[in-house]
Amino acid sequence: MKTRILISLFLLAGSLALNAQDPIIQTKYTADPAPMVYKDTVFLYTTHDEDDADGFKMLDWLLYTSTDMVNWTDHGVVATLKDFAWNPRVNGAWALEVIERNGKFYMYCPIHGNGIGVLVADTPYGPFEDPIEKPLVWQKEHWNDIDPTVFIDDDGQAYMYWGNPDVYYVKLNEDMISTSGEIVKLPKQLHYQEGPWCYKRNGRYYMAFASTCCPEGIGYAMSDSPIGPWTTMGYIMEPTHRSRGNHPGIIDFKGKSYVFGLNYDLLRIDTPQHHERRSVSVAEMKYNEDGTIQTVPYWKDTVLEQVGTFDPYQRVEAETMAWGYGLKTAVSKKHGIYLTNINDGETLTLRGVDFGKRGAKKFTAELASVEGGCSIEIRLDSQQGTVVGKLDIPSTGGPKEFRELSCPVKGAKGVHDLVFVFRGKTETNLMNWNRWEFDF
Ligand code: FUB
Repeated sequence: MKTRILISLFLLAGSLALNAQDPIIQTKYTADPAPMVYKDTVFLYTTHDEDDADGFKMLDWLLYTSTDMVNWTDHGVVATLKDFAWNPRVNGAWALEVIERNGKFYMYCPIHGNGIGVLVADTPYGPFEDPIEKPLVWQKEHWNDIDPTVFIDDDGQAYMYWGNPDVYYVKLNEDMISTSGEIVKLPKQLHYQEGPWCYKRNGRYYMAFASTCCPEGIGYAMSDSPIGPWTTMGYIMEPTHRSRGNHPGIIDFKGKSYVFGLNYDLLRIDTPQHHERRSVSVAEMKYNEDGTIQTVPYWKDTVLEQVGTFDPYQRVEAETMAWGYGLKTAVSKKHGIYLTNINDGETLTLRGVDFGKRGAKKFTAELASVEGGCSIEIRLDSQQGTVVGKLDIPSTGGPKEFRELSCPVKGAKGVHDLVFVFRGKTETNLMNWNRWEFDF
């Protein structure tokens, strides 16, 4: 009974949260968003607060992707502290940034107290490797070398900025893995705390940052030059006691601008107690004609609109979702990332799924279940919406004995939110789910 009440609360949290979609990732605690647009996809790199973190417990860096800003696919861990052989620390995988240059992807990773390292990969998914086997920068006299941000100016010169409570910068050589000239410490920046995010847009230079702690908002400064002087312009998001930390990542994607940041709203569903278990959110952001930025309300007071629709007639990884509170992802060598911790009454929602005029006739999923006797209801628009199909799942013989199962689908036409509702007699760990697709 207690479990059923809890599940109802989860479902309520899910439906309430979907308008703001705050946070955008619910299966793990994520922080320090570093979005990168590459081709038609947003690659969202994040740090990772462990589920049992009290203070900062951060061991690795994660990747999520989306082509519509609302449905996100989990690609798991893309780098860990162990990728830096010179690093003695087992904690301290702090705020990263990834940038592409000449077809290579450079990941700048601070290791708290041990400088900033760089990894490189041939694809945005990795594998990322350490090409220099030492820190790229490390000012050993303090622990201020955190939160790197890198951008390449129109003349090809790359700059890396970082630091708390001061901003430092250094030029990078074209190889992106070595520095050129001295490290420069910028004059004190009004409201600046940490987490700089530097970029150039329409000829203007921007430095967004986490504003003076605590609570942190997202402030920003502008300049006519990459080396300043920088003028603090105001807040992209005002500090609010609804959160504590923040940390910006800013992109333009498919004609809109977005600010990513962080909050404790996922943790708050579970407990009012403070732990460093943060979550990434995103909101649309607008520029004025003079290049200044309009203030964005707190994440929960924004509505995240989908850019385009989601195609259900492709092979979809089950770890793709707009909302899936209570679900978890796991990884196996053979099957890659899959969805797990699936309990009776929980839901997985994808937004804006386009079934087309003809509609879907069949649903196929690759699943594993120890006990069997469970099912997935396929509903439209909400967890109480029309049932268009039901997939019954027998025992497949083991938690990783994945099998392809299908069921007929009727009445799924046009564009709808798609809600999978999990049902089972045993209440917990009903199944593991690898992928799915519809056919017409
Ligand atoms: O996530 C660890 C640290 O907390 C980051 O490096 C800071 O920006 C703050 O978000």
